[in-house]
Amino acid sequence: MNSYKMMLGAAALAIGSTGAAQAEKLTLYCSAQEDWCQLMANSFQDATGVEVAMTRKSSGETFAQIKAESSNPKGDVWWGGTGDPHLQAAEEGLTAEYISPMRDQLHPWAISQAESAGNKTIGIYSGALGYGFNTELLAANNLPEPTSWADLTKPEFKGHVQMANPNSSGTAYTTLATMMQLFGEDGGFDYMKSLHANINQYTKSGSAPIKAAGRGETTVGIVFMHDAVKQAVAGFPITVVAPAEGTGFEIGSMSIIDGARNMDEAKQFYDWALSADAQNLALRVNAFQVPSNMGAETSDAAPDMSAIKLIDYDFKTYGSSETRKRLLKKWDDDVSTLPQ
Ligand code: S7P
Repeated sequence: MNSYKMMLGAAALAIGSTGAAQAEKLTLYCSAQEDWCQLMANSFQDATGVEVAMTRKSSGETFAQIKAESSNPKGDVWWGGTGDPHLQAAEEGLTAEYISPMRDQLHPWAISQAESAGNKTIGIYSGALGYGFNTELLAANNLPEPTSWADLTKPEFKGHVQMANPNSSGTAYTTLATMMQLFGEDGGFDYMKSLHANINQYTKSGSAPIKAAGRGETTVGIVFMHDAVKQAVAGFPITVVAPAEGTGFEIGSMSIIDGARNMDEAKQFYDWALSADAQNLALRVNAFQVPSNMGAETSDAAPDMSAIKLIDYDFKTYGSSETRKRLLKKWDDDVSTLPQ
């Protein structure tokens, strides 16, 4: 019996000794892909009997919602989404400290994420940023195969590139923060301005650009590489690129919302979501991130993180409230307003 099942058994005994259990509830805010969010919610409900009300929103949107609700919190757990806004939420006191008994089953990078935030968040998966392109559209437009970030700013890619808005999307904020770290702040904003000239649409959700590329609505989509792999595995003509200059990555995270109405259920979900069994659910929905539980499986189709030139992403700086607010404002003022 694994340690999570033993804990569930203990919880059931406790309920039995105090009489009939009340209807247990959990309000889950989810920032991963919709199919994965639904599977997590349903599987936890099946495993525990706790009734789950799940809402899916992008990472930046969920952060904004939790902040707006902070005087009267409505959510219990925020599961998934890029780590930067989870770190900002921790810094702003929007999430609660919790040390799970499952922690010793996790990779060091997941625990570091927790420790850097006073244990108010934790890593649940990791994945590298990159992009994907539609091979048929590329050929139809006589475009050369892009291999670098620089290639996406070339004049021939005008109108061919899609990414999300970094205010709503954690993926797009990771893109912005990656450019700052690759090229310096001035160089990074110069890059974002050159890229802006080629962007056909800023979407709300981070994975929307690669879904659009799969459907033939844009040639290139800037996304996490695992989201591009998901489209390729689904049969769309997508080639996945790890940019030559190097790239950033995410530590997808989970946090308990400060003042959660259902704190016991929130902790129960948190412990369950860190188990290998819960993390293996990702494989059922072709979510190709690297799981944080050392005993969970990684698909053979997942991008090989050891073969990708990763930057030493500074989560402390780029997940800080000051830096995130300042970079987003600068992007709003100096990049998004430029003509295309
Ligand atoms: O589950 C896929 C994934 O890319 O979605 C999360 C993402 O932040 C949610 O979308 P937004 O970019 O719109 O916030 C990632 O954490 C995750 O890897």
